[in-house]
Amino acid sequence: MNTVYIGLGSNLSNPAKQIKAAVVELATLEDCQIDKVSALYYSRPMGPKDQPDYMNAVVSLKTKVSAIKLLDALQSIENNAGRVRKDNRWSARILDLDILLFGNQVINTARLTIPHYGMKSREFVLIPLHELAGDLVLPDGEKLIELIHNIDQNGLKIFDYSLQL
Ligand code: A4P
Ligand code: MG
Repeated sequence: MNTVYIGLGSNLSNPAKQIKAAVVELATLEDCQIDKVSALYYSRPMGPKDQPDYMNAVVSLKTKVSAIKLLDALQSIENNAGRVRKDNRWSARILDLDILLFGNQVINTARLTIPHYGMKSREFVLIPLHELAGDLVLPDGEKLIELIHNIDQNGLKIFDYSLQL
């Protein structure tokens, strides 16, 4: 069994509703069990500013499926939510499900980079993650709490606690 952390983000088509629906979908994934769910956070867009604000959250799962199978399942959930992939980086999206950490694994393949390449510098990932795992240590030995000490919160705030199952 691995403990996996998934970052959820949305800034289109009623983001709070998208994130809530995605948590329900994650709860039904085969051979996966939801462990913890963060609060729902309101965050300012990273990247182009001419896009709506985001809702973000982090969920932990216990699973025995492989990272690549989990990625397939997450991409199906994104596609079923109506996500259309655009070429421009960091653009608005209905639903983004990123694998942040997969146990203590380090993966660098064409389809997967784990830990997630941007997680260390994103307040909307680190702070909800800290809610779930206050004493987390990354595979490279870095402590989550130290990353948080150095991060700009950038207006991040808890929107509500409605995600808890
Ligand atoms: N991929 C590689 N590693 C992973 C991983 N660990 N988890 C590959 C998930 N996917 C991974 O993904 C592109 C490819 O990355 C996948 O096919 C998979 O094989 P994608 O979901 O199509 O692209 P993306 O997530 O849109 O990538 P991009 O544009 O780099 O977006 P980011 O970096 O995820 O940022 N502001 C706020 N406040 N909150 C946000 O959530 N999100 C973004 C998107 C921008 N600004 C934001 C937020
Ligand atoms: Mg993504």
